[in-house]
Amino acid sequence: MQRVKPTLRLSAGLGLIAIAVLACTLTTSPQPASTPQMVVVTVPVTVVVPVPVSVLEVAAGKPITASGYWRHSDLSFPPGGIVDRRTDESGQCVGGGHNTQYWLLPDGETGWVQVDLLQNYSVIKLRWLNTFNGRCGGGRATTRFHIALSQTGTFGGEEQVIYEGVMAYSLSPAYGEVVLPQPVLARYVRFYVDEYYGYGGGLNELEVYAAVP
Ligand SMILES: [Ca+2]
Repeated sequence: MQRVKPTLRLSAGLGLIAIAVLACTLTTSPQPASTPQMVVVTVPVTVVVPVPVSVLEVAAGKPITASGYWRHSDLSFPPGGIVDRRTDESGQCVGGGHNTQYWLLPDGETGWVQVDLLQNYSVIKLRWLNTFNGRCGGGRATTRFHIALSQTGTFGGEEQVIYEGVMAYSLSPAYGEVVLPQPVLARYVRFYVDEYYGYGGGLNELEVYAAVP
């Protein structure tokens, strides 16, 4: 008999729990339509961390090629003169030595000169300085030109022409400049001489500025 009493108490206890659960269920469901609902929405957020950017001139001393250049047994004007960062055009002509600082096309030709930056850069600005052929008494300059950028160096249609311009012949030419509205990714920069003054065209300097992280 003494063992029965605990069993009855347990049964009574379970009954109370069941009633409590049922009561809880009846009092919590269904929810009133007007009960405010908390809705948690996860929104992906992209955090942009500003990266410091420097603007560097990236063409000085880089490899140069050209469609051609004016040459003589005593004196020549190879294309490397456009990135030597020297602008002196004084000196004698034929017989005056070979240390010229500007590029000239052969007589009576249009053509181009090209810088290989050795890697792609985000090009944002270019500057150039015309020639007047001061070393040989004048008579040569570029008067109409355009500049194109390429990632491959093919210049077969993939290039992007970023500037077209004209320049007047002058014994003291000034630098020209263009700032691009958007950076252009490029490794090769080609300057085309489309028209020239006198015997032929040329260029003294070409600077290429890029945004570098
Ligand atoms: Ca030069």
